[in-house]
Amino acid sequence: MKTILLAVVATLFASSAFASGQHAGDHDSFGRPGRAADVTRTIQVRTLDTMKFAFEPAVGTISKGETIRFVVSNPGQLTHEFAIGDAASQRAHAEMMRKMPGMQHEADPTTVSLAPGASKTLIWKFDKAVSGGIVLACHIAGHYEAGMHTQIKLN
Ligand SMILES: [Cu+2]
Repeated sequence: MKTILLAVVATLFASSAFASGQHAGDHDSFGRPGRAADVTRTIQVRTLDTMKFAFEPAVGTISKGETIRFVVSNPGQLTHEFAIGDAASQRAHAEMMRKMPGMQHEADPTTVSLAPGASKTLIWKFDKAVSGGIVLACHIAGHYEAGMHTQIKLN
């Protein structure tokens, strides 16, 4: 009986760890979804099939407390994502995507997915100091590894 109970607990623990791997709950370590009324600057982002992001204007350094509106568009032929995180969460996300390449992110406030030609807006409040900075990344399978991530200083 005890063994069965332990197995159930282990299964529950594994599935909750798995759920957090779907990155809905963990983003308060690097901020939270922002409100349009609080936006301090707007940055145009293009997701490029060369596995790069193009920022206009450049992001530079983010000041703690800033709320940034990212207007993200995909002018290419491939689907891309734009995901906000810190180095640890983005590494975990990339690892997750290797295991589940078809994973969807529509319910995740840190991420927008863009089909070719799509444009989406993501507003984020950077209200936490993050040692190691913010990492912006694409998590379509293989893109992170191909270099589609960039690190931004947050002071
Ligand atoms: Cu991509």
